[in-house]
Amino acid sequence: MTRTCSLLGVPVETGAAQRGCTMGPASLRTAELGEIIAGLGWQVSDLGDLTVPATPARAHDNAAIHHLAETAALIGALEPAAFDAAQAHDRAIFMGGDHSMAAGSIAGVCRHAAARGRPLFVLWLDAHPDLHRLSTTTSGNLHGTPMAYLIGEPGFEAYPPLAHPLAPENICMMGIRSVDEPEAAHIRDRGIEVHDMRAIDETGVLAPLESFLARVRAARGLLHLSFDVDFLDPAIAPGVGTTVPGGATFREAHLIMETLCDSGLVTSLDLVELNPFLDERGRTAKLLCDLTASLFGRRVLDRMTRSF
Ligand code: HAR
Ligand code: MN
Ligand code: MN
Ligand code: MN
Repeated sequence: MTRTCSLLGVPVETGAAQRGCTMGPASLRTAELGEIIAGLGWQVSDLGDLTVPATPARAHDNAAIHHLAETAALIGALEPAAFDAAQAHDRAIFMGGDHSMAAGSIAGVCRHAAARGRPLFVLWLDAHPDLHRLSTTTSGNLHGTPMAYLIGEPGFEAYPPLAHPLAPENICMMGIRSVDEPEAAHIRDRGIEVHDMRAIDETGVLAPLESFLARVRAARGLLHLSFDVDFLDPAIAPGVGTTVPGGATFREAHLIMETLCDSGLVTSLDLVELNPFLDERGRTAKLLCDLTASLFGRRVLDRMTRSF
């Protein structure tokens, strides 16, 4: 039976310091994300873009936490849309948008998993853990906070109440290389599995990924992938506002996507932080499409056959 996949655009940039992420969904569509997935044998439904409350002129935003009301409104709109998309399709893609949107997409997918009686696991590929509370962020940029909201940290009264918090032990972070001290304290206190770039340099991506996937499988979990463009090395993915040197290589990223594909465990994903205003001739958007293609079954050779 043909598997179904939905695309939902979430053109939000109020969580980021730099503007441009509202163009992310359009750039992914221009790079033919939907057509590529359809070409791999999936039935694709593009649900269009979530209606996002208008962003007021940012020049007048002097608040300690930037654009809290607008971002909270977006999250409130995205949670039910993400729930519906996950309920109706075998796999749901949420095209960002900055990473603040994960507070809505993952909350909706958590509720979907709970409705199915299954635990939700999250693979978080990012240079950053995005674990700030509103009381600890010094930048005031909400894309640095969604994980703290999702695991039920206090202080998010402005956000929608969280029906199903994410269990910290069901999270695996890879590629982390920019962590603020309050985030490091959370990682320790809540026991979150983090493979920073040093660990990846030492062990590679495959061993930690396989052991996480074994945990997901044993728990009969659903797996959400949250893919922040800055996980990748800026040399191959320049189209992002928060570049951090020393990121994942082309080969590491593809190996992760191919291994996830083989596992059959991924039921939803975020593609976030793509900033087309900073991209070079669409190369970051095209790379995201290629990586997504690997997740959806594109392979160079069928591994069961020999080419000689
Ligand atoms: N930790 C820093 C802050 O809170 C940087 C956060 C950057 N976040 C993203 N998403 N780009 O991962 O400001
Ligand atoms: Mn601002
Ligand atoms: Mn992020
Ligand atoms: Mn990041």
